[in-house]
Amino acid sequence: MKLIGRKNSSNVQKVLWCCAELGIEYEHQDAGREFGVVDTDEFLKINPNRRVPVLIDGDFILWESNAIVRMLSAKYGMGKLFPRDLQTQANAGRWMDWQLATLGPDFTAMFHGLVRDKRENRQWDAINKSIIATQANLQILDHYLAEQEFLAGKDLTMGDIPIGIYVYRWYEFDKIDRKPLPNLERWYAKLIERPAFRECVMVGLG
Ligand SMILES: N[C@@H](CCC(=O)N[C@@H](CS)C(=O)NCC(=O)O)C(=O)O
Repeated sequence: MKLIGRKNSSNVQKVLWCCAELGIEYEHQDAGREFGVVDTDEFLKINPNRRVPVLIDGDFILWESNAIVRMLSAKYGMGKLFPRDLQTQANAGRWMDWQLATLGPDFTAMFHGLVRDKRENRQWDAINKSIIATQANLQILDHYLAEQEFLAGKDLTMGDIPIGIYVYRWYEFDKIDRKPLPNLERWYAKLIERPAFRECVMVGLG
């Protein structure tokens, strides 16, 4: 099995973390941004979006990070990252979809503004809107985490993975006004205890 994508990409990190949690072995190839590759004709054939990550498993090619995490969790982590119970499974899947549809898009302007843009080019209106929207989204997580250890229940599941990547980044920004979120902070402290999370996700704001 081969995973293609630079290790500082949030979407690639989802897959790296999932593989590390489950002890999955794979070949890795850097691609994207500073590594290029995504602009080649060869890459276009495996992902017409020219994005990473891409997983190649024999003759099966899969792109979209959450789809990859879902497949690897089902194949190698049944009853662990991929819950057997249908409701717990749907709950975990819901958080993965919510990351793609809500948390991620609301986060983008802040991340690009504070990490990628030069100081003089920062669009503060967009950044501040993004901070407010993200704080509200994290409040939703905090509410759900009041009742349970992890997002889909008492154990870590695939549902925590895409969200954990963003929460790490949120707590890494300096100079933003973060309101206290005690349940989210407790959950995040649990993630930090995991060697796989520290190794794959806590690597700076790439
Ligand atoms: N929805 C896709 C988004 C993939 C995506 O936007 N990947 C970014 C990295 S986080 C990318 O490939 N950017 C171009 C590059 O790195 O060259 C997924 O979840 O896999």
